Amino acid sequence: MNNHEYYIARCIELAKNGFGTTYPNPMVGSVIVYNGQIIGEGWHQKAGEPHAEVNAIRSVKDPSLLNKATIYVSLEPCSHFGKTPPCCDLIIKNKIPNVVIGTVDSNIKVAGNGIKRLREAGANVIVGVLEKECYELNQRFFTFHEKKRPYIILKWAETQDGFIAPLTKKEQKPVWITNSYSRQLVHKWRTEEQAILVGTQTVIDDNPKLNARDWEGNNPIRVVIDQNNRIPKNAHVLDNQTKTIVFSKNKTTVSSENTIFEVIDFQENIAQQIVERLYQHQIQSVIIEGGAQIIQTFIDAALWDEARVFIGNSKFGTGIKAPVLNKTPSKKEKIGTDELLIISNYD
Ligand code: AOF
Ligand code: ZN
Repeated sequence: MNNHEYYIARCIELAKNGFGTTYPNPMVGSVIVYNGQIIGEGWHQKAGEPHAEVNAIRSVKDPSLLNKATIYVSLEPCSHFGKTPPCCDLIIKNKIPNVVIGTVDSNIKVAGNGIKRLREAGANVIVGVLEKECYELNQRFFTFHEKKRPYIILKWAETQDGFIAPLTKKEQKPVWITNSYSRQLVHKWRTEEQAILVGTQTVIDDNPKLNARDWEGNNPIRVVIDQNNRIPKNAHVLDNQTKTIVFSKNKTTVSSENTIFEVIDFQENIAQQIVERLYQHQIQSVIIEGGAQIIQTFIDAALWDEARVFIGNSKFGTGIKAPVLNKTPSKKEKIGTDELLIISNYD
């Protein structure tokens, strides 16, 4: 690791302090270095509040060093007036001569403009240090801005013999394939994403609450695909406890503050329409939890970024077949008796 990488790695570490609080903004960290010493550090804490560079510059005790220093930022400094003024203007005003940037900001309002402005003002700008790591730090933000859709995670659990559910169920309760540790992990994941999506069959079969109960954090927005208006009126997803969006073929129910009903065309590519609507709702990430048919619809439309597949240790003998993803997992983990496969769509 060279010096530039070392300081950008520190920026990434600082940026992560903003985990969970920066939305819709990305996590960003910044350090200021003079003569081989870090003289200032900062990160973006919350949307509407100062950006990482502002906090780093403010933390410098001797501002007279700024015109000889290097500022490192994990993301291109912004060039626009958003909720806060442009960071590149602040860097220029403070006459910081060297700027090292992790990765370009793909937000259309910035997109290379920050780098251009800094260079025009005479700064020495280096771009693309630990670029992959800086990109991965804000994968959801970048996917949202570049692909005009949320980052999509598929999650399912299957038995040793490849079934996701039994063929018929006696009770409206989930049949557990995984152990309690895996189930808790899923609740943690729910707090990390902005939305959770299922089909009506899952609502009818399991009556899930789709909130995060076993882990402290935010509840995701619930999204249900209900082609034929089959959701039972007393389903947990319609309890108004958290925001819910229901997509169906025609509108039979009036939306309320927390439960929004929207119509889509089921003759067309459903997955594409759904992700476009989620984009309009400013949703940067979604975890799709089933059932098999809905997940397969997103796989077939090539609309997924990551899959997280649990393999439990039981066998059903018969049942509903798990979705098919012909890709080698990039990571395998043991969670007690379960196995967790992480499959990336990009490896
Ligand atoms: C930076 N440093 O720390 C962050 C940046 O509404 P605003 O003013 O907060 O601007 C938000 C946009 O600024 C956000 O979408 C992203 O493009 C960029 N975020 N930029 O220079 C930061 N958080
Ligand atoms: Zn900024």
